[in-house]
Amino acid sequence: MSSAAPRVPWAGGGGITGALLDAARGLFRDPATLPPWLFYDARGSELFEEITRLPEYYLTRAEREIFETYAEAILEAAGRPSLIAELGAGTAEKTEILLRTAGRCRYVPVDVSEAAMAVAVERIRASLPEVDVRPVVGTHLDVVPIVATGAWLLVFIGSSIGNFDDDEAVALLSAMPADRLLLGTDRKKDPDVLIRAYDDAAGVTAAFDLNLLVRLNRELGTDFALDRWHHEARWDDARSRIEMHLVTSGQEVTVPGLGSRIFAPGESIHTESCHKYDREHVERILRRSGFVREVTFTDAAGRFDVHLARRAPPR
Ligand code: AVI
Repeated sequence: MSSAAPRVPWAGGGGITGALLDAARGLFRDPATLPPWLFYDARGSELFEEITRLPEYYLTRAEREIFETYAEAILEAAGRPSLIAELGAGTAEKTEILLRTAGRCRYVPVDVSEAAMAVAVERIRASLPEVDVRPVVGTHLDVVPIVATGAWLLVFIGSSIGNFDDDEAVALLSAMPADRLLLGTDRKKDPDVLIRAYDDAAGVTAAFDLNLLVRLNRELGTDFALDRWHHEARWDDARSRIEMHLVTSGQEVTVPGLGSRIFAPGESIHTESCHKYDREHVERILRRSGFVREVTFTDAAGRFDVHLARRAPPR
C-alpha cells in the first residue's frame, strides 16, 4: 500500500462491474478484504432491513428513540435548515421523523441501493408533500456537486461512520461542504452485547455477510462454495471495533479476470469494520474534519449518540 492520502472507500467510479472487479482485488490482499458497500444489492438491502428489527440489533431502535424524542431540539440546534442531505439514506425511516418536524424543505437522499431509495422516495413524497425530495443514486461523494456550499444540514446517521477508520472518516467528512452535520455514532459497550448485535441468534447477519459471496458468484462469476464459508463477528478492543469476517474451511477461489487464490482452513475475508465511540473519539474526528460538536442527544439507555456539529470558523 502507498502512503498517499487515505482513499474514501465508497468513492466509486467506473460503473458497477468495474467497481465490483476493483473491490474483488481485495481478495488477493493479506488479510483478504471486501468493502461494505458490496452488501447492498437488492437482497442485501432486504436483509439489512431485517437486521434493523432484530432484538439483538439495538442501534436502529436507540437512534429512532432519539429522533422521536428530540426532533424539534435537533432542528432548532441545526438552525432550521431548508436543505437536508443524507449520506447512505437507505429507506430513510428515521430521517422521515426529522422531515415531518421540519415541514417545508428540500431533502437530498444519497444511496447506492436504488431499491431502498425508491421505497424511501415514494413513501416520503406520499406522506410529506411539502418536502421536495431529490434523490441521488450513487456513492457518498456524489452529493457534493448537487448541493451548494453553505447553509445545509448533512445527515450521516445509523453509525455508518463506523465503517471507516479515522483517517477515512476525516477524508469523507472534510469533503462535505455543509455548515451543519448530524452524526449518529454507536457507543463503546460490553463486547458481549456488541458481538450479539453482529451475530444474531436467527442468523440474519450471517446471511447478510454470506450474501456478499452470492453476489460475487452471480455478478463476477466467482466460484465461492457457500458451504465452505461461515460468518464471524469479532471484537477488537484496541481498535474499538467489531469486525465481520467470512471464515473458510478451505477453498481455492477463482475470480475471472483476476486469477485464483487458495484460502487455507481458518483464513478469512474481512468484510466490515464497525467502530464504537466515546465522546473524545467523536470530537477528535470532528475537529480533524473542520467541525465542532455543539450538542449530543442520547437514548434513555445510553447506548447511542446523535451529535449536532457546526463547521468550525476559519482560524
Ligand atoms: C450500516 N452499518 C452502519 C451497519 C453497522 O451496524 O455497522 C451495518 C451492519 N452490519 C452488520 N449489521 C449491521
